[in-house]
Amino acid sequence: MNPSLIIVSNRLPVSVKKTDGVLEFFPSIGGLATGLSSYATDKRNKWIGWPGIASEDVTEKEKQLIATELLKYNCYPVFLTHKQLEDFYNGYSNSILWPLFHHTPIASTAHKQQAAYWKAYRKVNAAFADAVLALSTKGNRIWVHDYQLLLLPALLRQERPNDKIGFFLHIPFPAAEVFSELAEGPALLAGMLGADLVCFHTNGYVNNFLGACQHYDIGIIGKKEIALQQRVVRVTDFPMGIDYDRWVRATKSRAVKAELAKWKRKYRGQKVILTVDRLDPTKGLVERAAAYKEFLVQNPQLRGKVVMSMLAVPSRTDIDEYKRLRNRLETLIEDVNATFGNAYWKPIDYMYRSMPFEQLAALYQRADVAFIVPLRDGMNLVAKEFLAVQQNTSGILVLSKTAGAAEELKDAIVVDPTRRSTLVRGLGKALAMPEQELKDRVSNMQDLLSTSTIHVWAGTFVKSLKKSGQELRTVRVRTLSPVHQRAITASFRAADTRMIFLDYDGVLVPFSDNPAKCKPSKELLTQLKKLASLANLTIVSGRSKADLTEWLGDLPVTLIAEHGAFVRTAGKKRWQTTPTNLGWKQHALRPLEKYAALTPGAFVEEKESALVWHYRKAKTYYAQKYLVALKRALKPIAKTYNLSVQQGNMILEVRPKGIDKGNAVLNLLNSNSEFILAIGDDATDEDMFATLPASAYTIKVGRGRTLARYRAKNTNEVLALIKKLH
Ligand code: ADQ
Repeated sequence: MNPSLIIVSNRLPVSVKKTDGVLEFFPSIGGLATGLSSYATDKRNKWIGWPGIASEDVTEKEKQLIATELLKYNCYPVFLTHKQLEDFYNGYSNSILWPLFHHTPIASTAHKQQAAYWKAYRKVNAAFADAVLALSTKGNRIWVHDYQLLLLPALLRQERPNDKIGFFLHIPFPAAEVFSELAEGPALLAGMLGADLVCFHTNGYVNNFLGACQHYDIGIIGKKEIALQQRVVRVTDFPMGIDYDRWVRATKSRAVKAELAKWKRKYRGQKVILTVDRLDPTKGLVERAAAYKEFLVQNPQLRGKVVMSMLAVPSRTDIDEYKRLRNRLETLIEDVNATFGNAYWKPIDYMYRSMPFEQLAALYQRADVAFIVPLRDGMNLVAKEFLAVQQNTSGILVLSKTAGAAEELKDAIVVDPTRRSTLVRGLGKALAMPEQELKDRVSNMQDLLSTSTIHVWAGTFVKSLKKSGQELRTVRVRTLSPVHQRAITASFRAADTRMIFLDYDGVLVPFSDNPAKCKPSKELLTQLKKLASLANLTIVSGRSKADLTEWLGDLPVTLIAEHGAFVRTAGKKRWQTTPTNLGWKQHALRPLEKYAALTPGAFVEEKESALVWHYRKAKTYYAQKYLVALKRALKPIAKTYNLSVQQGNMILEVRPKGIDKGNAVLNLLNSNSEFILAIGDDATDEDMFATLPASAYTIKVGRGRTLARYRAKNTNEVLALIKKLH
């Protein structure tokens, strides 16, 4: 049986409003509900989101009533106050993220409020996390939607390390240089990376996202994945489709035919240029009206023979910028109608309202040209819906190159929405296109739309989410099996010369919150002594000379302290060192201390040759957030002083380049060794694995990416192997 799917989006597919004291329930606009309908109707699944009404506008009893009614649709409400809606929804989501992600400027009034908006955004994301955690159980699959909930995946990950969490962004992901303008950028990325699967409409957005992670130096970036310390996040494109059959069926329905007849009467004898959008700055409606005006100037012979049918859906009407935009658009439309129109002809037929499905489908059918030229758009479903209904009609699509849909709809007349001349030319080309060319182009695009439907989109996402866990498991399963252990033991016994390199923390002793509390047990000392009598044994550690001398100083083993800064050869008492200039330390210490102070639970350890930022005891959210900021602050210092900044197990270590376990091991390697074994657990040990010959037995303890050949679960398995060797 499939585990339950928890869908989380800002709006529920069912909305509530209160008219004259009576609650009304109605479907929310948008394709998401249709796409996910087969999941949403399954009783085991849940959809969590805001029901469309503010807390203050309903009584406690009404809230319960709403919850009970929504339960029929498997929906669960998260109630938000007016203030939260103002700051989280209108504020951070729609006045900061929405414009920036669409590469349009953020209004200065919004900028001034950004700190307060951000606070609300974090709080509401946390409230959503509480709701999801309360309503789901471990092992559920969770699918989070869109820019209002960018922090949610990481908040859920903290509590549910093993759940499969997916994220889909419905709007564009901006270019890295635009994204980095956002002060909260690193925290937002960390939030999204809480998911196992992060998806966008297009490959372009995938690359932008990877670029942003690279900009902030987050994880190891692969082609379509980001390897974090403990997990791999898959980043991929899933272009959203439409319910193609529903639109095709509509063209045959009696209701749509009746509506079509009405549109035909209304626009008799005219070529119809259609625009359908929410009234939003990113949709470029003013630019479209202006281009159409220019088109009428350049084509006087078409006056009276064309009409722009402009359907604008009211949207975010309480945001000032949206109010101003409406004014500008309506003023321009009046101007065009007054300049060119007459008693018999209105050049722009402007409708500011939402429209029932049948009427909209018929309008799409009646249109000769769909003029869909948003300035930037995540996907744009209108373009796809318009094409789907061209069954016995012959409409053609003019589409912005900056709409996500342009990556798929290559047979549209593709234009640049920022250049009026190309918009005007696009309109001319569309109206003059020969019938056969037009039909061929539309038919090609319909082939694609009929196979890449919204159901395929949702199904593929859910399947990939399931698989993303499996992929992780295959990374994890290179376990050190009894067969491997026997092979290692046999090889050890057969060899005359043997070298063994062991990391200390996480390999020989488990981690502790206090780095000083990791003393070796008597049993461990005995085992190491026995092993040292059979092999050339080296302990390769990041710890200080003092710790290693105190704990392991009496053993006949070689000790490497501070990742190779100091070496004490077996049987000797003196430590050898490579002299380095330590002037860099005071510069690196400043940001390390600053971010340790900001991150509750984090602290700085000062070693002789290195500085270490420990965050094992810190809250993951803050640690992730400030770790990114800290890495960024350290970058220029590392460059100036030729330092390496390396992430280990819940630590970030800064030390001069060249001092690493790889070089340390290289200096000790004896080319005659017939048997080499190295065991480590964190990123610093990867240098050691990379240096050793392919014949060496290399073992990584714990999860995470590795160059090692085998993986052991924990220190117990390491000790068991050591025992088998002697
Ligand atoms: P939107 O910005 O809302 O969605 P879009 O993809 O065009 O943009 O979807 C609009 C939907 O509203 C369409 O399904 C359309 O049929 C419907 N609609 C438009 N005008 C209407 C009207 N007057 N009355 C009733 N319904 C109307 C965001 C992103 C998009 C992305 C979608 C889905 O901004 O880029 O394509 O999510 O991921």
